[in-house]
Amino acid sequence: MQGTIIKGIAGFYYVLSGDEVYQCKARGKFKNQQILPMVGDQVVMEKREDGDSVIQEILPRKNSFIRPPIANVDCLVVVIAAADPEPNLTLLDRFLAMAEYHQTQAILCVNKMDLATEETRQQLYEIYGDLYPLVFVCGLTGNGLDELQQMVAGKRCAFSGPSGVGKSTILGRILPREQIETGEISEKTKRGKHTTRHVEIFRAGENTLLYDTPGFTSFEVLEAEEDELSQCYPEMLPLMNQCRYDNCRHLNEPGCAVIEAVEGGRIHSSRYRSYSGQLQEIRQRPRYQKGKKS
Ligand SMILES: Nc1nc2c(ncn2[C@@H]2O[C@H](COP(=O)(O)OP(=O)(O)OP(=O)(O)O)[C@@H](O)[C@H]2O)c(=O)[nH]1
Ligand SMILES: [Mg+2]
Ligand SMILES: [Zn+2]
Repeated sequence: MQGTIIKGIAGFYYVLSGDEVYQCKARGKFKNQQILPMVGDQVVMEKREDGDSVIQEILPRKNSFIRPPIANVDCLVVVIAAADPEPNLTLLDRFLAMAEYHQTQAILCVNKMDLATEETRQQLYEIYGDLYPLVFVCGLTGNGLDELQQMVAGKRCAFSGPSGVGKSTILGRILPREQIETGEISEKTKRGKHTTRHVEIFRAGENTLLYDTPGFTSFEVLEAEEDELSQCYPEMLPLMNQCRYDNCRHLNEPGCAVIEAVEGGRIHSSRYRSYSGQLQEIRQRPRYQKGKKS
């Protein structure tokens, strides 16, 4: 039998196969080989009538992410809030770069439009409108969710983004009623806040799987190497052969086509700031420090 891991908690994996969900254990050999089954994995399992079923094999992954830990994603829906919390463009650009690094399509979803000023909408549209599919929604009123639903239909889409931006709220509204009971999708903390603790996949129609993921506020350094980072910023790609130096990192080199594009307003300065910040961070890694003279 084949199925998809939709949740993993405390050593158990929940595998969706057909219309059924099976509680499974992983075979011991995975632990020995240090292979960790991930939510989103396609697996071969053996159904046991008495007790837990067993995951026998993990099929090759199309892709996998470390944070959030998910596999086999067609599309990353990066959710931010127009306000509460305020958009953090540095963090947003990191999510988008991560999608690019994994060659995964990204959709930018701006939630809490009931709290947005026209200025915020304009600004986000200006920076991202040409770069990514962009949808403005409101998880409270449901505005814009039809459009979002069309964008995710027929795909495996992971909703990711900072904590508190409304990922679970949006999912709660677009999933079929039987898939989700209010409050089930996230745990209530002592302070009455619902916070997603585990990645979980929900089914929204025949071929549509939506992943809810825990939010986070900081970000680990992208696994990308120094010379790979510009490929994670799609607006820089067409300029790659136009810099004077082949190994140009687009920071302060003479004859840099990227810097010219920033100065000419063809690349948005906030995107460029994210790029250069991220590059500096990659350079802080021990590997890049070793060869340097002090
Ligand atoms: N004003 C407003 N509040 C919203 C909207 N959508 C969600 N919220 C509220 O924002 C808070 C956080 O929503 P969640 O859906 O839990 O956010 P999340 O992104 O899943 O958060 P984590 O699970 O911690 O990553 C809740 O109090 C929601 O009621 C919206 O469109 N407008
Ligand atoms: Mg959540
Ligand atoms: Zn350059």
